[in-house]
Amino acid sequence: MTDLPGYRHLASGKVRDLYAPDGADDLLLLVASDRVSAFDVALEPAIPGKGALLTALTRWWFDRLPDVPNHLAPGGPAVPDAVSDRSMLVRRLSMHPVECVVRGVVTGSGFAEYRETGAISGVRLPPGLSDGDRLPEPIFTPAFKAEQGEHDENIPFDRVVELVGGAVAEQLRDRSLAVYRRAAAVAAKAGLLLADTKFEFGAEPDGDAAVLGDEVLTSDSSRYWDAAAYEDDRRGVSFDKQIVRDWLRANWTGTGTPPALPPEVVRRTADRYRELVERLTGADPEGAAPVR
Ligand code: Q0Z
Repeated sequence: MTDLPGYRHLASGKVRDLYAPDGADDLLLLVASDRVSAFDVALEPAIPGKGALLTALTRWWFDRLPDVPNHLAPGGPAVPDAVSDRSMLVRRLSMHPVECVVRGVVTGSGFAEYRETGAISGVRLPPGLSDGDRLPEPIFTPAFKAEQGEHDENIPFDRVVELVGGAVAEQLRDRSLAVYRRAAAVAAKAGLLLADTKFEFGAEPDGDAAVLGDEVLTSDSSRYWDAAAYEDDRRGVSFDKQIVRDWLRANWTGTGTPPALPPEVVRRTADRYRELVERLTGADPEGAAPVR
């Protein structure tokens, strides 16, 4: 975590840090670090460039979603050079305690819940689905945001209504599904399958009650799969820390301090993050034709 002149540190998650600018109570600085986590533990060493790549991805998606209100601040105090390429100055919202997950594919914890109950977050699904199967329609599978260190708990839509009221609950669902559909279509043009993603929304004081906040459509908040590989064997070749997870599973029992990632794993993971950004936004960071 960096000491930032003109900013006060508020909180840190496993991979991100939150600051408040001095004298601008309505704003926050969201800083993405190069840290990586897997199986709910922070790992060493960092993945060089990860924070900047995920920040670039969030900004790129906000640009492509002009009809969806988001939390980017129109202006504000200067952001220190040390973090300018991996941070966003945002308007302070009152965040809803709901993780807005949309799934186009049944996998991960969603598949585990489906196997046990036949449903995810109360959404009943057809019988006989296998891990990695595409759903006939994307589904909204909200979760209650747990305290740090706890696992989020999938909740039915009725529970979202109790938490935020019926009108806002419908906005969260409808905006989540709309953004997923749009993003999945854009990703498809880049040869990517957006298997699932998670959004967070907040209310603007005296304004829009469902402003898109936090990071969006990054590989930390989403599963991107290579579409061609998926069509071959219906299995995700994931654009996230799959390399880290696979290495840890083979080299760590899961208790105590995890071993340091070897340079080869760090390099391949950094390459994977870079490849996702290049495929989505166009290879040349100076401005090759983006996917439209
Ligand atoms: C985001 C988080 C952390 C980074 C709060 N626009 C907003 N208004 C109010 N609160 C937030 C946002 Cl984005 C907000 N987080 C998550 C925690 C570092 C991001 F420690 N928490």
